[in-house]
Amino acid sequence: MPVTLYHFPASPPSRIALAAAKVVGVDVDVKIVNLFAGEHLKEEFVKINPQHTVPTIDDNGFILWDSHAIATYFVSQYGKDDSLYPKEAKQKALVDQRLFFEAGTMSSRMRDIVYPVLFLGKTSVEDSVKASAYEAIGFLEKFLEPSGWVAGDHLTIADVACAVTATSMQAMGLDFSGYPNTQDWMERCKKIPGFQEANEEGVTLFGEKVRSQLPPNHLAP
Ligand SMILES: N[C@@H](CCC(=O)N[C@@H](CS)C(=O)NCC(=O)O)C(=O)O
Repeated sequence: MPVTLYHFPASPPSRIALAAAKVVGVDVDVKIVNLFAGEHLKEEFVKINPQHTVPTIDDNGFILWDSHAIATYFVSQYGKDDSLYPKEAKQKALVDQRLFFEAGTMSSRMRDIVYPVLFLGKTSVEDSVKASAYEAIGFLEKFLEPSGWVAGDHLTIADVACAVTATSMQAMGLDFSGYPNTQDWMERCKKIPGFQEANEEGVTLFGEKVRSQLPPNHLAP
């Protein structure tokens, strides 16, 4: 039986889970939860996930939410080997660190821009908020220096997670021209089989939605 994925394409974390499923090769049955229509607050969804966030999965009765937990679960449970999420303690710790970086720094700084614009009607972004998003991109640029991958010397699930967020940041108008490692890596991530299938449509929608609420080039450095 396929894994049910409760998903909303415009949501970056939700696209992380879908991209992880596609890259790992997990059979998923996607059920759309329209956040703009408040479907995540309906009783039947809150019963499954009291935190009412997408992505959430139901793997034949095993319920899990948070994109990072879902992505690593997919590799551990369904991966053909452990290369996307190594079992060796130090390699795994590095991947975890980058996933926590994605959650605690990249995503959170992107959300500081997006949430007030999409949900509170704000039509401008303070310089300090913008600067902290660029600082996060700068950290990523450094992480990519040694090998061109986010954690260790090969593609891992942390690349998938960070690439969904980086492409989302770019789509909403942050300018990556000063970050050559990141630009090159994003292009390589787009070629990972399954990545674009999971990300492309939603990232375009997301970018258009955010940009439509802001003045032109508002997020340029
Ligand atoms: N850390 C979580 C964040 C999930 C999250 O906040 N999802 C948002 C959409 S981008 C959501 O479902 N918001 C609805 C809500 O919080 O009620 C993850 O990585 O999955």
